[in-house]
Amino acid sequence: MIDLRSDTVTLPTDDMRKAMASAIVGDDVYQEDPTVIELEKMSAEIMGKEAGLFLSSGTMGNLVAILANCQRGDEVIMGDQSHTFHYEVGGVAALGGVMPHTLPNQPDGTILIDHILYAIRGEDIHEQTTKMIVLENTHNRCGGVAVSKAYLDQVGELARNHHLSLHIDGARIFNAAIKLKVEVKELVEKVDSVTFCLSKGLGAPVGSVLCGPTDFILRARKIRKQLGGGMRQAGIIAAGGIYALTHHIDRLVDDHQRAIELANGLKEIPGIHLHLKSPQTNMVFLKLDFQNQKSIDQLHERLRSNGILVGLTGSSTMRLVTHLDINDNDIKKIIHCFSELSQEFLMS
Ligand code: TLP
Repeated sequence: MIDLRSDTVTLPTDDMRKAMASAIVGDDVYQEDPTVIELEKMSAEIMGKEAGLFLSSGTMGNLVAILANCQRGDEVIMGDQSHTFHYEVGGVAALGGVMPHTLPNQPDGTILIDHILYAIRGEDIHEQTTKMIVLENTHNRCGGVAVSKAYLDQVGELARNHHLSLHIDGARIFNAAIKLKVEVKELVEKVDSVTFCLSKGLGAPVGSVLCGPTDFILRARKIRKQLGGGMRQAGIIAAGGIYALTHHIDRLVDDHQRAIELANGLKEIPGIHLHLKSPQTNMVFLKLDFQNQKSIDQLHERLRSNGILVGLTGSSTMRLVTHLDINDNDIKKIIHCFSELSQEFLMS
């Protein structure tokens, strides 16, 4: 199968598996797993933050970051297209009693500064307290767009001036840094905390790391335990993360290049339009004009029977994500298959 549903589907390489199999481990709840400690230290260094915390997923990283900053009834400003709002099962509300205050995401993944300023609540006795701002980089639902350092710096400054914490859902922060041609630690210089995922384009099987100030990570560690996320001999999986950070960051540029080639090929096919200014990084969003009586579900099924899996994002839109397990030949096959099926499914 050529699986374009997400970069989460990547499989560990043979060398990564070897590194995992030979990892030295201990009990990480006692903070005695040398491999986890090494991953957390390495991650913090890469992000230019004081400390790191290894977690099972990006969702848990964002949740723990928010719970470490907020009390029940507090408010978090986030984009209305953010992953934290759409795809994290309402965890902050369900488990923390925290209110998301959503503001419109612009097509470039940002939130207007004026909107943020207007949303920050004052001392009025009727109002809940604003504690935090969460931004996303790259921004998934805005097309995998990389949000600039200038913007992150500006919001970081604003957050500081209002005694708020700025957290970045950086599930794909390395894709952003590569696209923007900036060191990742520069990109997140003015933010308080960042979660990044090892199990997306970086190709590790499990895990994310939350980085930030030491006292914040101390609180986050306790909350992770409270959520049942304390892991024991987690060095086995942390070793996959160390391998990924050592070997798989620079190659993300290949995924971006393949996304360009894929988009260039597909846009020539009648009935296919590039959507959300694709490709921004490793995601190609398509908008399709279907012939009468034909539906995206039927096309989806036919692609599947031809060995191609895609992600559906609406009744006429789909997302194709390039990653470690997609090669140049796959790109040719995908374009060829779409071209063949277009005559049957799409308007010419
Ligand atoms: N995103 C997944 C799905 O959940 C939609 C994907 O296939 O793109 N932040 C962002 C920006 C993400 O895209 C994701 C995963 C997460 C957080 C959550 O990471 P995990 O899956 O590790 O909980």
